[in-house]
Amino acid sequence: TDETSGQQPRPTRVMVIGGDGYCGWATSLHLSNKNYEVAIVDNLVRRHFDHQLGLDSLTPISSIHDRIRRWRSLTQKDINLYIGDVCDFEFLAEAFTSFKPDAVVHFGEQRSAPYSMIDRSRAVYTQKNNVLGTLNVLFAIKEFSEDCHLVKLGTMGEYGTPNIDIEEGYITITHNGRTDTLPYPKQASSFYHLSKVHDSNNIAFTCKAWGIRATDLNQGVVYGVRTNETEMHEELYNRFDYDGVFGTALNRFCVQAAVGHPLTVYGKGGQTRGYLDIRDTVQCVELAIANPAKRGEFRVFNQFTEQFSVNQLASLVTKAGEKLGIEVQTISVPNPRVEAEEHYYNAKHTKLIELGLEPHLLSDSLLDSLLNFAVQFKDRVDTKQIMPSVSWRKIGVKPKTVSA
Ligand code: NAD
Ligand code: USQ
Repeated sequence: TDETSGQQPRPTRVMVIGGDGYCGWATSLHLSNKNYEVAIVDNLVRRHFDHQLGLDSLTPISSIHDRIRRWRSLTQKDINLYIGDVCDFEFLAEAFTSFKPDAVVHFGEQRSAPYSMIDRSRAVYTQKNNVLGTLNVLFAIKEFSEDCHLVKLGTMGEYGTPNIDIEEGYITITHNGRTDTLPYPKQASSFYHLSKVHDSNNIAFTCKAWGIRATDLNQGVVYGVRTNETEMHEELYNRFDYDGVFGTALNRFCVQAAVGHPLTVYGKGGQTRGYLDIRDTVQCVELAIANPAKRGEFRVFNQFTEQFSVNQLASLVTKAGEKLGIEVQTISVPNPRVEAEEHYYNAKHTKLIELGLEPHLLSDSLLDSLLNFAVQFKDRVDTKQIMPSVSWRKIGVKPKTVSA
């Protein structure tokens, strides 16, 4: 209660774009639980990709309407819903003017690197959807809520794997006797990861030109499925992707171990990335909202908690399997991607910790419970979807269609 006026302070209003997806759904529930006023904006295109490609989440997921109804019946909290495409400016403008957000969290992009490398049309779709969607969000903020804080999901993959330490967004360079702090060089390695670089440039420019306040969260690979809120009821379960297009490294390995499929290490397996638990994704986003960037500031946080190579992940999952009596094999799959398989990697990630992030590190117990979770749903796994099917080198202009 506000002590001077005796009134409840008005809750911060947060628009979550992409709120029906993996990170977005967990974040929407977490923020709603913390008494933020939440609106989900989503065009449900992700559910459509699953249908098109014949994929499905490991966990059965309810429709967005049933999810929100169940949340209301359990908690008496309302989540507002706007179904539509952020590339459609009229729709986005309507959502902005009716909801009047104080902060916008933007998860609503095509987020799979393999999907963006299927064929020309998917590459073009990915960059159009992501770059133009973000541009529309920037225009909506300028036009309708100038003070609104943009919290944008970027990726650690924007930086690539340079042979020097990775800083948080900016690097101070001395060149020919003069010194400046400049955006850290970007070397992304898929049309998807490149879309995030293009977004970062557009956001940085509008912060300077229009005084937009923005935080770019360069997130690492997310793992896990449960959060305090999604485990309250099966209709609140989050999606869990394990297939070769949308599944990500550690989540895939747990499902592979659960069904007795050898772990698919691409190439030499020295590929090192930053990783984080989905419970930390929701925490980081809340910290960014609670500590907004200043007007005109383009702030960059590296959002991950630990670094692992693919080989390290495979060996951790093998050990966790042994404890559950599952024998886990690993195979080296010819790498479908073009990427360094042995490289230096040391990325800074202190800014979110300084704001108060308390990481859930990948302990044995978490890995055991994730593996158990995968075992629980293993009858739903379509093992044909596990091997990678998209080649960075073979991408062409001919549309790829799925055969039965
Ligand atoms: P997801 O595919 O599960 O969710 C994305 C959601 O955005 C979907 O519900 C989709 O329907 C929606 N969407 C896409 N385009 C839209 C549009 N034009 N208009 C409205 N809605 C749209 O993805 P995710 O794993 O939750 O990732 C969310 C964000 O976090 C992405 O920007 C991704 O790049 C980033 N990220 C994810 C990971 C990870 O490991 N999952 C890691 C780092 C960064
Ligand atoms: N890999 C394997 N075997 C597998 C799957 C992946 O060896 O079965 C390797 C990949 O070759 C890559 C690494 O593991 O070197 C990570 O791959 P990934 O599919 O887990 O993650 P990535 O394609 O980078 O994309 C995911 C999300 C994306 C997000 C990114 C964060 O899909 O939205 O931006 O993680 S980051 O990796 O930090 O850029």
